[in-house]
Amino acid sequence: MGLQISPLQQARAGYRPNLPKALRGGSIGVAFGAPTEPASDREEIRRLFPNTYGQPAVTLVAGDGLQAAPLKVGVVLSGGQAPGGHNVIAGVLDALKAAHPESRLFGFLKGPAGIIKGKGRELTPELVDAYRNTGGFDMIMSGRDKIEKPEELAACKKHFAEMGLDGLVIIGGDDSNTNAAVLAEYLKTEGCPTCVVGVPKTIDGDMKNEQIEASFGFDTAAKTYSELIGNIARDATSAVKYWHFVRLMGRAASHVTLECALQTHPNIALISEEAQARGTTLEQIVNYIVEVVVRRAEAGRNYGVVLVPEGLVEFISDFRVLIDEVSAILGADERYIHGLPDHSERLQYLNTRLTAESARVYGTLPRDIQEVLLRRDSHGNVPLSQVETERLLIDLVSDRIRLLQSRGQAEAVKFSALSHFFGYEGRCAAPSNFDADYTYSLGFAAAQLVRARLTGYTANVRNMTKPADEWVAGGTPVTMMLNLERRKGVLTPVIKKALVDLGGRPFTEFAERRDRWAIGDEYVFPGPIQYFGPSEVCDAPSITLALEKA
Ligand code: FBP
Repeated sequence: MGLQISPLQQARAGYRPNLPKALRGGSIGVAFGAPTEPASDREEIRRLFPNTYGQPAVTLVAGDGLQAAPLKVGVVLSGGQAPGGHNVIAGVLDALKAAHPESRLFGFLKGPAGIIKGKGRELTPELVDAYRNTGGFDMIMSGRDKIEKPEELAACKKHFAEMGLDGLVIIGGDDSNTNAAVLAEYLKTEGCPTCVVGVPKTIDGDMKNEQIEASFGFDTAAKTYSELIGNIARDATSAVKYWHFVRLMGRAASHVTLECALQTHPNIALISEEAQARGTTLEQIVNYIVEVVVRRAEAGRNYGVVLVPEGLVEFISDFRVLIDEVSAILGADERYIHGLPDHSERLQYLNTRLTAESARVYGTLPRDIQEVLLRRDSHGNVPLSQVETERLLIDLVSDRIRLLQSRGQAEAVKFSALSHFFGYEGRCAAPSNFDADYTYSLGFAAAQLVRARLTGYTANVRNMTKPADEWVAGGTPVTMMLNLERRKGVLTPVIKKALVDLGGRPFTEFAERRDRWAIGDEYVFPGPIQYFGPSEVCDAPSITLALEKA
């Protein structure tokens, strides 16, 4: 039996994504803006990127055409999956072929490691057609390797020269786009003509700034989770006996949690950035949840929905200090610590290196969380998707309620809690119309940047709360988005993550309404993503983007 596809997939395969008007005609040109600078750490970033620092922002315009020469371009998917990745590739291919039918596209396999090893395959129109408007990164797969060591950079240069590659499109998040800048700078220094262009991907929604309105995949992932949260809220009000604690992906920023809260109106949504701004401790968070549980029980509602952002632990003051201390220790002793024979020896060793307060906080954690906090990915991040914060909170809230009840308080409370983690469930969802259009446009724009021989840029599409006719595409120099951050104890140039802005409309709307949502049952049930039907049902952007651009 051949590859099976569902009737919906079949119908969806025929969807033709919308493009910004300027990208629709045969002839496309580039308009250059003023030279750019990063918001901070200018001198150090200029020193690290002497050849690509200060490049102008660019806008793609109709007419005044770029040369129509056949090009060879490579593409790679990097980091966590995000809905729409395949459409970026389709956009690159269609743009290259439209400019010159002899242009060719190569996909490097399993992320940046594929570039280092020179492992790839040609992406023909026949192959790409099977993946249009689908979720996932399975066309060429992804990986989290980083191209940073001199021998890795040299290997890339060698493969590019052998292939005669004119350009490379790196589809990734903040770390991968930073990597694009490093590679672009290296290739330029070495006199290698391959241009490197990034595309802003991450369901976390934290790769955005003045020019990049949203990272792709956020819209679809948040809508998928919101559907599930709505279903859970409906179950909660039907069964009237469970508290559901839902942890939502988003390694650092709480954009996904905030968007899902605006979509579904849960009883509690914790926002990491607020916890950080207030210096909130874990105990204070537990007290807040207990207070809502008690008030709802007194109103006859022993059920509810709590949203917990994945990154929370990194923003709670006592945890933040602990994680920074562990990172510094790992920076010096990682091999030694992981060479220790068992958990108790690692614990013992850490106790001799951590400050007394951090050792105390570490000691209160369950063993599995202690172990996860000792791991870092290739970019120096704690793998937070493996920290079960929702279970930790359930345990701590249960303990506190038991204590209150032993004192004859909180008698109306019957606390029965269930935990959920929504992350992987949404990262490979079929892209919403918004993400399908946005990603195809990003791919199309990235190909134009390569055609214009621009390097060290991230493709962008702006004006996205308007119909696609009014969208504007272009490129942002990566160095403009860099700042210095401590990674594994070392100051490193990285793209500044956009955290939830506590003064911004999405958060203030939420903050104004959350007390009502806490006690009443004001849930909203968004239902599944729709592709066919009225535009207000099928094409609306995320609430976050709509409020930010209102
Ligand atoms: P990116 O930043 O690479 O887009 O990944 C985002 C993410 O989905 C986070 O939300 C999550 O913490 C992480 O990936 C999970 O990583 P992994 O895919 O390695 O399990």
